[in-house]
Amino acid sequence: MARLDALAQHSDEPGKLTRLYLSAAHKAAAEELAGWMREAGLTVSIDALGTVLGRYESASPGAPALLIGSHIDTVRDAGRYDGALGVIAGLVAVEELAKCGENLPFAIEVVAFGDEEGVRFPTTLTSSRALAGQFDPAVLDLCDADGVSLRNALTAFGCDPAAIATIARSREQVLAYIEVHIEQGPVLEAADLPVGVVTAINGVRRLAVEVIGEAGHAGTVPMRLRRDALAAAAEMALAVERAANSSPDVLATVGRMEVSPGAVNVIPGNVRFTIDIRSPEDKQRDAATEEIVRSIRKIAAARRVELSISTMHEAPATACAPVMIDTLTQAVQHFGLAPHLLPSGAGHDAMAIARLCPVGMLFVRCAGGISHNPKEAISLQDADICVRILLEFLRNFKLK
Ligand code: HGY
Ligand code: MN
Ligand code: MN
Repeated sequence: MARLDALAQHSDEPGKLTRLYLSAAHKAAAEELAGWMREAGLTVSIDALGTVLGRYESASPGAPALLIGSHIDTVRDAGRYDGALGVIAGLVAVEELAKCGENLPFAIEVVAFGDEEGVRFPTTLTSSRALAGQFDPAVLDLCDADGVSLRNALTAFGCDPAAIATIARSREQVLAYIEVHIEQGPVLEAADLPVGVVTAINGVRRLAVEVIGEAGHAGTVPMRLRRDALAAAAEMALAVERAANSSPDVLATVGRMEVSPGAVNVIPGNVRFTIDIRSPEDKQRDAATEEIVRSIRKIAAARRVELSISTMHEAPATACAPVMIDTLTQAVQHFGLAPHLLPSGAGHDAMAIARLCPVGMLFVRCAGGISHNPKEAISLQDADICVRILLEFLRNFKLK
């Protein structure tokens, strides 16, 4: 818990926790984590996309590795457990094995990805996708809000973009991936359980929408002659909500909206906003996307504003591997706990790694189900039991 508090001190925004991909705070957190890994006796490296990896060798050196990890980037004004818990739980479990002088028949790599939230650049899962051999070089030209390209941010961080090709793992090098993560929802707390076993991760699509109207004088342009980009965008945001409300199991969110020129006496000429669409089934998500695009195009036509829509990110619904679910379930039962199986509404790096190897996730109860919020909290007892269950999982893991 003290380490999670220590990592939470590395922030890009004073007074709150915001740690964006390849920022100074990301660098400081990565270096502190690398120090803890070295103290634990792991062989540490930071790859060409900023991922921190700590390797604990098996009884037979060079054996394939079981990856344990999550992300150390955060959303804006974040909680301190989303992502970081999965990395620190992995580190503590390996420290315990090292203390007992216990080597398993496989290596273990504790992995801290840096781009799971996708807040800084209009893409996400960059570093986990690269490890799974799915890196798209086009993302290197994407820019953040200050116009800094991902490529330049990498070199400023101390990475060599030319070395990105060396990140991808072959199927033979990796046995599986397990991620411990806070539930970020109310289910485990309502069931009065400290942990749950994840069955699948909802698919997600993120759209970037630009509404182009006409800026004008707020005092002189008659209402009927306006092409007000914000009034149009506001109606579109309600259409997004309506589409999600009418499609079972679909969630849709307008999380960010930028209005320009943003003066009290100017009719907004341009609005950019984002749409995040999720569902357990990809066909539901596709149908909801079509409905949303159809209705916002209709609003644009009626209001005589132009519209551009692009897909920033997409990840299909991802099933956790039965072998991982079974071994996690047995580990939970080993401690006399009821194994509660549940889907994940939130996205995770496991979605990217599932393209390479079997993945599993262990959810940990969080207070009030609150996340992406500084009120995010877990109990010491739940942190303790999740590491014990992870250790039990490691000692029994074998790819059947
Ligand atoms: O958006 C998500 O689901 C994750 O927290 N990045
Ligand atoms: Mn998150
Ligand atoms: Mn997360």
